[in-house]
Amino acid sequence: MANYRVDDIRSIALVGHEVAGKTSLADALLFKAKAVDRRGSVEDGSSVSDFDEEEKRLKYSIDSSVLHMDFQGKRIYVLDTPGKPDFVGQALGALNAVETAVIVISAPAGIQVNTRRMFNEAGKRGLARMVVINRLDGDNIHFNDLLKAIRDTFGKGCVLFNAPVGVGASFSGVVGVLSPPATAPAGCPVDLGAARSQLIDAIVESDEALMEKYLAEGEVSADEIAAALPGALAAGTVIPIFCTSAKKDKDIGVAELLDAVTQFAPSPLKGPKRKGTKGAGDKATEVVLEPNETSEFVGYIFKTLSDKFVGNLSYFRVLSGKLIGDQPIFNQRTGKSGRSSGLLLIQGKTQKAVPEAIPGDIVAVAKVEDLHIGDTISNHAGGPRLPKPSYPTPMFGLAVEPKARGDEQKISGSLQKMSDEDPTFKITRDMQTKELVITGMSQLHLDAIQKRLKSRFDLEVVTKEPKIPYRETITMMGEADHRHKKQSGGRGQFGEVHLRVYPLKDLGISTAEQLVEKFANKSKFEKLRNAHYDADYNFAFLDHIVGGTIPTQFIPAVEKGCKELLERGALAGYRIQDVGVEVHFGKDHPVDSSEAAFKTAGRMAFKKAFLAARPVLLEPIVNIEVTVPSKYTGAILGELNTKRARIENQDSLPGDLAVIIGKAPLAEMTRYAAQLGSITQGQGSYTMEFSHYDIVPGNVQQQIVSKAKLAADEEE
Ligand SMILES: Nc1nc2c(ncn2[C@@H]2O[C@H](COP(=O)(O)OP(=O)(O)OP(=O)(O)O)[C@@H](O)[C@H]2O)c(=O)[nH]1
Ligand SMILES: [Mg+2]
Repeated sequence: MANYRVDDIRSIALVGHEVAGKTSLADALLFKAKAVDRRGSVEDGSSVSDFDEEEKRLKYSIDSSVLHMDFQGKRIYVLDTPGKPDFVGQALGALNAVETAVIVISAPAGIQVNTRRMFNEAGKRGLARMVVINRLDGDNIHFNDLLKAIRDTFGKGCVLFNAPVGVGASFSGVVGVLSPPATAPAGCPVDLGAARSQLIDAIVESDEALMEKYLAEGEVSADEIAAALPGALAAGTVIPIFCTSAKKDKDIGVAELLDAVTQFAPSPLKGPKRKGTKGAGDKATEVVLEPNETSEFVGYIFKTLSDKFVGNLSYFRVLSGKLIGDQPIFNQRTGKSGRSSGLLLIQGKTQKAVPEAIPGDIVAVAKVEDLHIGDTISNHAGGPRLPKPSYPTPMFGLAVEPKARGDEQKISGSLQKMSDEDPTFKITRDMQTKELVITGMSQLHLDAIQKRLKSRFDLEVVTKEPKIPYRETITMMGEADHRHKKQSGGRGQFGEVHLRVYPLKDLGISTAEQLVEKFANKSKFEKLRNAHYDADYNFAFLDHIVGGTIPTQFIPAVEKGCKELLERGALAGYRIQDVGVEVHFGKDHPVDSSEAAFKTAGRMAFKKAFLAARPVLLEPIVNIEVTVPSKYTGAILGELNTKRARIENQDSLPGDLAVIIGKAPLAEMTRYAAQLGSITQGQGSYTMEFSHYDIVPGNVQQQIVSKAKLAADEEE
């Protein structure tokens, strides 16, 4: 039996921009809480958190890692996450498993791209938030400017909880704001009295009774404040700021941070309640998952890892009820049940068996098949299911082929395993070129994947130039027909299809409901017999045959033929979307007609009609956010102009930084990391995330189409 209760559990995710010191803080907290005997460190590869060979070699985090410590009767889970935007998938997964996000900021570098992003992602999930200003022993720190920047950027709820004594080389300690000493210690850059009022104002604001007392008596006690803090954090009205240095042998402010997490971070009882759905369709009901041990067991898979030694590891957070080690694990997505070899408590790369898990616990099971990130598990069928988590759409694609002959099978299997672990990494087969394509957040992301393929599966691939996932669609109605007729010894082939195509997007259709309401109905197509909708392609197939000109048994074949073209493309070999097909006439032959004949006729007629409907290529447009020292703004804007980018906003940030926000075609951004690095001597950072598809300009389209040179579409 666990020697702690649900209310004793704290779970925090260390998030923020790269090199802010998250992993170092994690190692420092473990050591401070005596969860480890030795203080791990990124520099010498002894970090408990960055335990992967690649992480040790590169000295930065690639995966999120799960750590735990017991301190002052509390069980604290710490999820350390990568700060590089390339590995954002891991950070988002960790945020789905905790109550509190600790946003770590490097004092010299200030607020960076991923600082803002993670702060917002935590806010979206209703998590409590804490801010840690780390690296206060660094150079060029303008503490009060940074403090102002944090409050300007993240709101007045951000209030100092402790202040530094000295900054830079003279950073020697922290002083509490709640009960400050009568005189501020030398070298403290903050007006502690003013900071204390800001803190109290923010706290009483979240607690009516306390507000009344404060207004009436002008004062509240430190105990009353301490009692109100967890609620204020959980409500998001107070975001305490802590000061630290996680430089090994310094570890200043780490003990104070550990104390604050222990005392004030909300437990699962105070954190955001997760909601699930029970039943399906119109019988579906929403269920709030109560974090108490007596409810039915519900767990949420937030991370998976295929470990060399223990095989599949599935990490989950218990949301309600209790799980005993040998109980069956039922997956609500697959409807299948599995049995694990017991529950595992994780400490970086090591696992320890534990008998049970209660709400708030973050544990893992090994070797339970087919557990994916986002799955809801319970003890039995019919339990609540949590919504699928959302992840950014990976956009950066490379065609790959095995370096060594005969590795094809092994490669796609291993890549699939890695895709299961990382929702921002996908593998697909290009219908046109038949190539295997891996898609991730960036070149760096795919480099890390390839290194893993080698280190974990001893497989190597050769990559080709980035593949931009263009799309094809039409901009007006078109119609065509095709007769497929073949006479070759014995039974011939005959099928004739007449159809029209419609630009669904221009008709305002992108859902099944809109399709029926605005298009696939009898007022539009009087003799409409049937309509099928495929959301993946926003594609509609309407059977508007009158008088059986195409025998009903061949209609599915016509539809199949049309759908084949969706993947093959007609203009340049890219996926087709936003098109409606109306089959309205045809001819058959009593002997020679067959499904195969009508499939071909359908595909060819669709292709002809598509090419007659002023087809266009669509290109993926990405949101970009570029943060650079202000002196490079002009150069960055100039560079982006050559990339058909549209600048939406430009802002100056404290620390003499500028942020440029806009949209740009992905095709122009595939090598941006290197270009930004050379313009800003490595001082710039950026994120790029899929925004929408837009029509490719004519001249660019021509180049792509001529380069594609589609192989002639043979009639089978
Ligand atoms: N001087 C100083 N160095 C620090 C401090 N915190 C971390 N470092 C060093 O900064 C480097 C990066 O630290 P990490 O802990 O790996 O940073 P991170 O935030 O985990 O970085 P990512 O994993 O890439 O997101 C390491 O060399 C650390 O030793 C600090 O407070 N002061
Ligand atoms: Mg790290």
